[in-house]
Amino acid sequence: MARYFVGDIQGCYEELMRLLLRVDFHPSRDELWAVGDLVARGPESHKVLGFFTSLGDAAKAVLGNHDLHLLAIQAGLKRPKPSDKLKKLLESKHLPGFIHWVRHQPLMRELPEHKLIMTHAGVPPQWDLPTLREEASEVNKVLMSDTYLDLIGSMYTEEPESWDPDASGFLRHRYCIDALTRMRFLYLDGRLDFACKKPPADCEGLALKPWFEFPSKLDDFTLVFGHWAALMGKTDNPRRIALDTGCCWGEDLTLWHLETGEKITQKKLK
Ligand SMILES: [Mn+2]
Repeated sequence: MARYFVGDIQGCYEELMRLLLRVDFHPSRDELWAVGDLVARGPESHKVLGFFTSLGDAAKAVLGNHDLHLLAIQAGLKRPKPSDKLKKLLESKHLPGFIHWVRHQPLMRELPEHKLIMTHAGVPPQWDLPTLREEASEVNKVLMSDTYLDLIGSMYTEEPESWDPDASGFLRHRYCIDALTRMRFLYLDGRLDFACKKPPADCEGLALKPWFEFPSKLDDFTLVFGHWAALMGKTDNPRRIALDTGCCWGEDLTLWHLETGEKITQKKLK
């Protein structure tokens, strides 16, 4: 049995199939862990969700910001942008099943025997493992409930910027969603920055640091994440595994084989 972790697929179905063919992936034997953002921007989001929903227990995905945004679009709370290339997905007869599957994916997964945690964007450095488990699971309970659209509709505020252990309800859930699915840089006081998407070297002197450069309560855990294509897989820390290498922007899709540590890449096809 092999475990493969894949970066942000974002509708790049053909590139994913090529990678899985190259490593001889078999869902009856292997697992495919995905860091989220399965959909949007690339051409075949409908095929990516069709594939993941066919994998059963071999699929281990977490939700990214684009996956949550799909819930808002499907419910009519947000309009789809043509650049998201979601038309075929939104017109698919399988859409209700896809939405159901997305709503049942977690915001974090872990492999305790490897001291490994996967989220879409990262883990806020203030959080220990019990806090991460608790906050992520509270959000997932809401997503699986009949009233999940109240939370989805309230997501678009960029508030709160800071973790407040005494906050309650949606304020608390929104911090969790923003930190786990949208975070890149933090201010030096730990507040979330929502604006800068550049590589760290271009932001020196801006009073911002990448979230993974702060001392963390999870320093001895391996954190696997995506979301930040400008990193191009580089963090300078062997326990911080960045897998988004910008396939939907014309760069690469990256697959990481946990057991060997090998990274396999597929260039974006025309
Ligand atoms: Mn993302």
